[in-house]
Amino acid sequence: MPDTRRNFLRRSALIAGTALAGAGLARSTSAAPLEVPPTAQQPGRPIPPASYGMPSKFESQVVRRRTDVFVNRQNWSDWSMTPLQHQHGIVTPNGLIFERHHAGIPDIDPATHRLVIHGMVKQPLVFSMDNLLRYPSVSKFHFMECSGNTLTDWTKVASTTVQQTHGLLSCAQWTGVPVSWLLDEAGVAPAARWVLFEGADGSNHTRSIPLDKVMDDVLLVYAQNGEMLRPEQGYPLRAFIPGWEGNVSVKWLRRIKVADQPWHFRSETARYTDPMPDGKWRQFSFVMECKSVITRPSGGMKLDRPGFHEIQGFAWSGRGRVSAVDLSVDGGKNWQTSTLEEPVIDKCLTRFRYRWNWDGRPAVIASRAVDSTGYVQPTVQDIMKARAIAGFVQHHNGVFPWSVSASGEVRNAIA
Ligand SMILES: Nc1nc2c(c(=O)[nH]1)N[C@H]1C(S)=C(S)[C@@H](COP(=O)(O)O)O[C@H]1N2
Ligand SMILES: [Mo]
Repeated sequence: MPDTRRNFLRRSALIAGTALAGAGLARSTSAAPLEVPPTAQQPGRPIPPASYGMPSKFESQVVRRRTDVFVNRQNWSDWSMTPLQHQHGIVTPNGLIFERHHAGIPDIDPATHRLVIHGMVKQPLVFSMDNLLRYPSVSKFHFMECSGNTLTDWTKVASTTVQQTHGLLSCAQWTGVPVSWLLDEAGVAPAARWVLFEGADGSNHTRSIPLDKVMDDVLLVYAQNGEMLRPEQGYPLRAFIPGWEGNVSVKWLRRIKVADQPWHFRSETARYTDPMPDGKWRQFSFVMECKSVITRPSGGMKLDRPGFHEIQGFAWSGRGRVSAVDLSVDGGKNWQTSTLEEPVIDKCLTRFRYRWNWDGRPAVIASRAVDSTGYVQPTVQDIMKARAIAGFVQHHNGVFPWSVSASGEVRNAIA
């Protein structure tokens, strides 16, 4: 039977209808009703006059965590990671969005906060938050990934969980004003080519972005997943640059300047550049290339027994949509097609699923994403042919394997 997409779908439907039902996931029992639990014998908590809802106390393990690998780097320039193994859909809850700041989190009063647009424009402009909130807005689902994601696990195992290997990744619905609208209002000079974004935090984090990209899809964001930004995500205002490394999405935004060339800031020279095989360094490597990872099962989990297990994970691309995710359960020798879950959105996390009948023998599972440009997620060995990876190297989008032992333990298998 040719492995066409239709045949594959038919086969998955068959599996869904029969095999999982017989997998013993629910225990059969006699028809007697369950005992009435105490919670059903008394009223529950009343609704307080006003509240902000919190997760169940039984979900207290679902939290952001700082890096386990750089244990001595507990300072203001730090990061915390999203628990991807607990993320059930494409949206990262606001309290779990990873954090990365170079000088801690400032507390900015929106009443006094100002944004200036100046440089090569006809009319410089200053905005209060009230002004910006008066503009029409757009809301878009996109992922954001720090270019340092997976930095510690290129060639040897350093991290145990997917939170630690891939948790500098989140996905949200971003709401704000396209920067192009405000630049059109300011009147960009014909010779302009680059745009500066500067933060109001202690690091004065600043980046140069090509004008073409800014006019295409860059947003001035004030809300995420329906509520105003959290302080750690840039409250009250940040830049959001879809599909590009998180670093360029400047938080606590206070200044936009237009010019005819880039500025070569610290984050464009000493940091956020990539070593190349010829000893030179690649600058302005903005795009986050197509990548994917299996989140379930993933490092630190245990498969209770052989039989059917749904493999789940996320795929994303800074260049477009995810068009396919291949799945291997034999360390990359053979690949099958997984099922992509709707919606599949441009520059957004996409969920994939694969029904695996584990025979109980040691296995190595991995995913390999393909995006709408035809680009195939490479192996680390492939990446190493084009780039030098010694030291503190960013932009690791390689295929990432997990091993499953005969007793069901799942471990990082990058080595
Ligand atoms: N002003 C400012 N913006 C910043 C940073 C910063 O330290 N200061 N960190 C950058 C980095 S490296 C990343 S990956 C993203 C992280 O955004 P998040 O904390 O909302 O996930 O913000 C970027 N914007
Ligand atoms: Mo970052």
